[in-house]
Amino acid sequence: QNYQFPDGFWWGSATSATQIEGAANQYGKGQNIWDHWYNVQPERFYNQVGPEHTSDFYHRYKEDIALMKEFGHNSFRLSISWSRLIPDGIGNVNEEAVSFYNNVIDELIANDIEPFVNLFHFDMPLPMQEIGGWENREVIKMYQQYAKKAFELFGDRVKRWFTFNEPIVPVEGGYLYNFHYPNVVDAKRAIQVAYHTIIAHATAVQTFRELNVTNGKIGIILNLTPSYPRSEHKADQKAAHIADLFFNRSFLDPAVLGEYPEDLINLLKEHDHLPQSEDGDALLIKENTIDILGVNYYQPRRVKAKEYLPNPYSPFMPDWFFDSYEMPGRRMNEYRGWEIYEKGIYDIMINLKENYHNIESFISENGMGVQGEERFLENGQIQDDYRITFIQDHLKWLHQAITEGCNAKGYHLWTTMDNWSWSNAYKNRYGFFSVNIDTMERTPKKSAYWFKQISEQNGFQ
Ligand code: BGP
Repeated sequence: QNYQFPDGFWWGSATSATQIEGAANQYGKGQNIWDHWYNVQPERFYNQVGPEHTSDFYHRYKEDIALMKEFGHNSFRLSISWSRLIPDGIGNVNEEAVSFYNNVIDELIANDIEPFVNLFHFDMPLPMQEIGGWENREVIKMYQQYAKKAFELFGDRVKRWFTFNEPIVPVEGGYLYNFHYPNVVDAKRAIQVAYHTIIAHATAVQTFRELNVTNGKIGIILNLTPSYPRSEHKADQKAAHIADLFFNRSFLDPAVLGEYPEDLINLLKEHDHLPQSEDGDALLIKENTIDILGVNYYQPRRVKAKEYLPNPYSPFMPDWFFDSYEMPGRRMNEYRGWEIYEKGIYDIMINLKENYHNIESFISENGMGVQGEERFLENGQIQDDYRITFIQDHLKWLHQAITEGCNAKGYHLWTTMDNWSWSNAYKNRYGFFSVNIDTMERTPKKSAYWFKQISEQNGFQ
């Protein structure tokens, strides 16, 4: 079969500032929560490696962009570091950061690589977190000023903007399940954080449109995890529906449709967990839906009804309503511990087509993390055939969705070069280019050569 993609399809890869730039304490950058967390609790990080160096993109961006060009990228996602651009989170702009991002954007454009720019990738400036982070409504105003500054500075050249990457993850990590700073467990606070994030998002969309500085598009990047029930049994279906409400639709519905799902509101009401809101919020959300949706897809969620009823005196948690289960016969990426289910990408796209007015979308992350990838090194190159198969199998399902009329416009791999990841540091490698973390030397993996071909042919056989 011939898997030919539509003309103008975006081929590329995605990164984030904290994970690639390095120079975390240099050139005027302020601290964000990752710098801080590492300072106070280095043991939380794999091998106690923190975010100060990461992949040294700050100094090597020219070399990296040359590699992207050579290996078939026509687009690339980066994020701006809020605490680099505005070191205190609010107030003075750091001119060195302005030059840096200008240089990167100009270099991309000079190489015919479309910059996709995201404003917030888990990296709250520390002074903002110290006044409560997203729990504090004031922080929304500060984020809005940051977003406005970024649009004004770079909006003449950047045409694709994103307000947030995976906004549910700081909610889960920071306020429910202990893997992001501030590392508390409190569903009420988590729900407030999620709600304020949506308000911040809608405010940024509104600001973007009012400024009218570009003829660009604005959107959000969501990690969508299709929720599959264990069986057709009502209780399993209900469990999957609730997991979907919490982890997908809590952001997808307001961002794309301009309103929260009624079932979610009713559930929170019933358990006395509605967030605090202000007059005008509903209208703000309604009027500022997105132009384009980035979809990060790694793995599905397998859900079954609760086996035991939760103790009614225990604090409210999303997990009150469902259990996860390991589907017999599922296939695993045994190097990362995540299930591989390629058809998930198709199910997401069909859902967007049927229930989200076929919004323009693209795969903004998909990829295969591998622990100990050096063991696949042969003749100086990582022989990552498993990654090629992984990408190709996902692309086949994406292609099928497009054939059926879905509005998917591109595919970005996570990630460009091996980079530092949150609490996992350098444990799992995802890149097209391997990075020697002692010398920072880049070497294209086998998958980079393969990707160059499919991008040049706009598909594969
Ligand atoms: C996504 C994030 C990325 C990246 C990726 C891989 O959720 O947007 O920042 O980290 O996951 O995850 P990990 O490095 O934990 O395997």
